[in-house]
Amino acid sequence: PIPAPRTVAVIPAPMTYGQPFMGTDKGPDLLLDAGINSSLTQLGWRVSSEPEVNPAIEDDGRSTPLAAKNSVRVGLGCKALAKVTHRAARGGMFPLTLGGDHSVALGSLAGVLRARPGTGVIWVDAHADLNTPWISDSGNMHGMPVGLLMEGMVPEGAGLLDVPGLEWLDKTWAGEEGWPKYTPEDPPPRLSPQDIVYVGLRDVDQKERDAIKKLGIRTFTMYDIDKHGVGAVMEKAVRHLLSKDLNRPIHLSYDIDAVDPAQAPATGTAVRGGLTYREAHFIAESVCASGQLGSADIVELNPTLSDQEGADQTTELGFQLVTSFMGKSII
Ligand code: 6HN
Ligand code: MN
Ligand code: MN
Ligand code: MN
Repeated sequence: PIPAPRTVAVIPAPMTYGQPFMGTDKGPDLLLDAGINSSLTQLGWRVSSEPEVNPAIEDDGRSTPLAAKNSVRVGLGCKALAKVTHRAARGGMFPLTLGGDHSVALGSLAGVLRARPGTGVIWVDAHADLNTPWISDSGNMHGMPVGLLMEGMVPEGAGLLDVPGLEWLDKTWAGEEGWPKYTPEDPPPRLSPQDIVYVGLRDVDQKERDAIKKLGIRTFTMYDIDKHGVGAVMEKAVRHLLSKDLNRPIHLSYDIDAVDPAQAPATGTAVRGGLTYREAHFIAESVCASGQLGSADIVELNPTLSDQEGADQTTELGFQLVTSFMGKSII
């Protein structure tokens, strides 16, 4: 772990093109207006407040027959974000990305993986987000951040060069300011199946399930949480990642829809039967307690999809989850 006082780079990523609704672009301002920077300061962090990663990237008109809606806007927005998280991680900071829909994790994680290739990932979500433009039923790219970075998910003979906006993740990428060309020592950022664990799954597409089984990805579904309790699940989840290397950094990607819609109604793909308020916090607290958390995302808050009370409640929950994984303790 980085010695205290540690610096967190707070990165607003108001992306909304990874899914069909407007409104997830409001997430960063809601969390910032609730006072996230001062809470982080109170927790002992030095805060580097980063400029908003511009969501209003022009669509350049290129289209694809593949199932990848708004791929230029999502892809180029994620490239801009990858540069920011890469620079922050290289500089020894903790990149904290405030989404935005979950497609932002393609950018945040690509940047972190390039700076810290040994990173292990904890993906807290109702969904696996393991789709690709070759297998997705919806074409919504918030369902693809894991799939696009995972080894073995792009079909034989195809490549990320085939997806307009994602050229920067292809091995042939020519390089530009802030995101240089790849070399054998600095290959395109990718995840191996054993480098991620899922927590909270309950709505997984058939082709995602097939891939999870084929690749042998470790999953802790709602069934596992019901059966063993969140305590045992988190012990196993953290151990799975750290058994390879006790000192590897962990990236936490926290989709607010992992939490039950009773607690988190203001989100785009709500699924019943989710985490309770305390389970959601316990997950955040136990990842923090691992001592290895080095970067994180909080995503999918959409205040326009519920009444005002639900929006406030979901914002407050997201805010509290961030303070929990960033070090708040009850006593
Ligand atoms: N999320 N599996 C569905 C799809 O459209 O690919 C849902 C994805 C949800 C994505 O919640 O971040
Ligand atoms: Mn704004
Ligand atoms: Mn997600
Ligand atoms: Mn989700």
